[in-house]
Amino acid sequence: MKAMHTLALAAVLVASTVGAQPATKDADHAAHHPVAGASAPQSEGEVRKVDLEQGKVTLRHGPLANLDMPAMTMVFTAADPKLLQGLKQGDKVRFTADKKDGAFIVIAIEPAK
Ligand SMILES: [Cu+2]
Repeated sequence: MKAMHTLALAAVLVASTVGAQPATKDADHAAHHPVAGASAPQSEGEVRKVDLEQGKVTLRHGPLANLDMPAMTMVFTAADPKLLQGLKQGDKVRFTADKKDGAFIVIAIEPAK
């Protein structure tokens, strides 16, 4: 069902642009894009600096249990630089951090409401 898939993909693109999306419509999305870091908890932080060109973000964050890290301010590399679009200094965010090849990365980040 190529047409259906294209429609679903378009819906996913729209949903990810908007941000939050209802979980009930997400079955097809999940099937095509397994959620990265589903086991990693979301953490709260505040944006101190965004470097879109380098795909890096400086976050002041609370303790990260999954990374065994105390609260601090540090630089994360974004798993996808697009994650950082629209973020600016001072934004309160919820994010999911992980460690990959010895570097700390952000695999999801969104404004905290
Ligand atoms: Cu840290």
